[in-house]
Amino acid sequence: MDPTKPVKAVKDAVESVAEKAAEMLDPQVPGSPGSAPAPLAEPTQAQPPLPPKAHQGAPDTRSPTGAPTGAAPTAMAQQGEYLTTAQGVRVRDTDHSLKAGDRGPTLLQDHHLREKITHFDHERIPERVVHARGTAAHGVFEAYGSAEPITTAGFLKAGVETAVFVRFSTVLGSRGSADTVRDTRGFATKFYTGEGTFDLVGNNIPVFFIQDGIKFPDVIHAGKPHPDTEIPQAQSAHDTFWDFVSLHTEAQHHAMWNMSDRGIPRSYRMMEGFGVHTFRLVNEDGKSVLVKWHWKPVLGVHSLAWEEAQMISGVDPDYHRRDLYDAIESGAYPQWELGVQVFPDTPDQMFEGIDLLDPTKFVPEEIAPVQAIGKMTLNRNPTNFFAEVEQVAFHVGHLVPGIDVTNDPLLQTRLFSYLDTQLTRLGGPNFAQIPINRPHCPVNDMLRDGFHQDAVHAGVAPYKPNTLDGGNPFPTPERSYTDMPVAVTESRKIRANPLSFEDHFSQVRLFWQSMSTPEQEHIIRAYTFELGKCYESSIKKRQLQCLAEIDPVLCQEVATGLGMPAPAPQTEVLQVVPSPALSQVGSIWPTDGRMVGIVVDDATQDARAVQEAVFAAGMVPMLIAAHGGMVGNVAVQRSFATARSVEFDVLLVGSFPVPAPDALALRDEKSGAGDGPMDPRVELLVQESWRHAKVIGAWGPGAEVLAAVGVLDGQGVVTAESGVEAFEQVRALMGAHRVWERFLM
Ligand code: HDE
Repeated sequence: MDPTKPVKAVKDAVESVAEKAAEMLDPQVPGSPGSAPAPLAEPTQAQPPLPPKAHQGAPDTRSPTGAPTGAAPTAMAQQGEYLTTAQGVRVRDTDHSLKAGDRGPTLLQDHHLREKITHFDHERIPERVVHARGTAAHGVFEAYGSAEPITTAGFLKAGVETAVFVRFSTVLGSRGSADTVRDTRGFATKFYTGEGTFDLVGNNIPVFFIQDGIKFPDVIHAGKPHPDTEIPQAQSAHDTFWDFVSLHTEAQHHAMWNMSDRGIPRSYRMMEGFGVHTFRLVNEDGKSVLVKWHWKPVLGVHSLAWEEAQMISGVDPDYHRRDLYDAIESGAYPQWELGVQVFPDTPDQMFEGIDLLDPTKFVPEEIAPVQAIGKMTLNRNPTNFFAEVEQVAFHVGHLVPGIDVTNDPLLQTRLFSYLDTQLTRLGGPNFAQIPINRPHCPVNDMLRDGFHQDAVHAGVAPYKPNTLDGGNPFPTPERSYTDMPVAVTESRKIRANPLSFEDHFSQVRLFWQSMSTPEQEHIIRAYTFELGKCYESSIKKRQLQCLAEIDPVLCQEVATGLGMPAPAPQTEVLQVVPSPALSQVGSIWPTDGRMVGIVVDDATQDARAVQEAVFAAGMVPMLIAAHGGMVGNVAVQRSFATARSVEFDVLLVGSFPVPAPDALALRDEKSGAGDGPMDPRVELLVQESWRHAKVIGAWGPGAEVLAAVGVLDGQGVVTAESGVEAFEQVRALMGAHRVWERFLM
């Protein structure tokens, strides 16, 4: 008998089941780890590396000096069927080190062992000192041409398409910290333009903590974990942060944005981006204007509820990262319009009384509308996190002709910092040659040698002037970078701010007054939570004084929560004109890529139809049932044991599940006492969705679940005859993001 036969029969059977399951799952929910389904048995037949997944992109295959190589992106990936050393020598055995006899000792001569371990020992590079935690995607930017009258920048001319790479991040946490912490988010875009690389390195909040870059180490040291205990990770709810911002009152504006819902975004896809500083654009006639950059998400600006954010930090710490990958994988490509607020380039650089050089101030859209100049679509996930996301190097000084900086003292320091930081982080001065950082245009910079030099420069004369290399390279005025010859007023060297930087409270009040009632409630709750986590009452008291200067009602509410007296304002509380554009409430937005949790059981009639309707609507259905595997003809993504409401934007209930065998506190604490007729985990799903103001829908026996939880007739709760109908009704309500009224109950 052929001994391999039974094994082969089992293998074939397993593979056919896997194929069948894959067919049944089609269309699939995003998240499959490999680019092909994994067989049960370890493959033994040599085969080339699998191709990347269809939704993955890679850096353009350019030479280190920007020439297109024409090679496929996989040319930069591992090659061949066989395991080799770094020198390409085939390896027979990678599981056993070379030893003197089978009981050792290990021999120093084992090059493969030493190469493998040495390389491993050096796999890590320093994480970013700020914005260490992030994720990124490839995409394309298409210009409308509307910026042509104000800038010569080639990539902003009508119809020009430019490859982009965008990295989103939190600020304070370490590389492995949770995504949904309360923090500012980075929004950094690399435009690979034909005139050189332009980096727009912004945040999701239009103002910053400090007016002068020299304070950056101070604010970051205050926000980072305490130096003695290294606690807390990725949070501002601690003494050193509030110590600093209450003493350094120009930070109050940014702090208020962080305490608002903007500090806990629902998704990177649902955030605005801001350049923060004022930049200068220069047109063909050499005329300049001042601008502020804005990214406007097509999906609108939406946030998590605070309890949701906290729960997600445990249930899915990679929530924002996963959300972006899954959306791109499932074809819900996130989009933003790039816009500018345009101001005259006057000598005083003021607009309507707002100092455009003060990065703690923004200009309300009502007095300077944001004008759209192009659209960005993110359509490919990275193929390799380290190569792309970790090694991408942004710099506010990466500017192209037609875009110049201003004297904003925060921006000026950044111009120094970003180049400097890469020297340590990326191990030398040649980081522009790392594939993700390579320009998409010819590079002839006369910079030479250094660690990790990937270019093979030719010639003998990397200096100017020269005759030995034919005079090459030649400086040119044509399409080249020209620093705007802005007048510098005669002055003295001085360490001081202009007087106009001294107003620290009026715009904070403006923000506060622009919020709807539920948003104001969230802000009160956030301050109360954060200050409640501080140890020192002197710090709480000092911050309450700041709140009193901003708004006495806000101060009173927070003081009550802290059990402290509310101080009276020491300065006049100014009258301000609110900016309705700052509120998240009141509009209807697209729902692409939203997660729909669907509770089903074997008796649920139309689970498959609902699943298909959700996919067809550009969202992701997540089927939840008593156990994993299959329920009827659909595959289950979450069991009652693994599901948590915070993973879903809305909940649909299509069954009345009796307690499953594992609905025991001993097996799953979520079950609680759990002696009712319904599985207690489903009850919890509904309760949490209700509490977090999510739309809830039910059909068939699902309506009984809602009745049992007591939410059947509540706001934002719908029931229907069929699952598809229930979904359609839910979908109609989802555009508002939340059932805001429920927060007011
Ligand atoms: Fe940054 N910032 N920053 N920053 N920043 C960095 O550069 C710095 C500031 C921002 O995804 C670092 O490559 C100084 C404002 C983003 O890779 C570092 C000052 C804004 C990212 C640095 C600021 C930002 C960074 C750390 C005050 C919003 C992540 C790693 C003068 C407009 C980019 C790195 C990415 C990263 C310095 C202030 C945004 C150390 C000194 C204001 C989105 O160079």
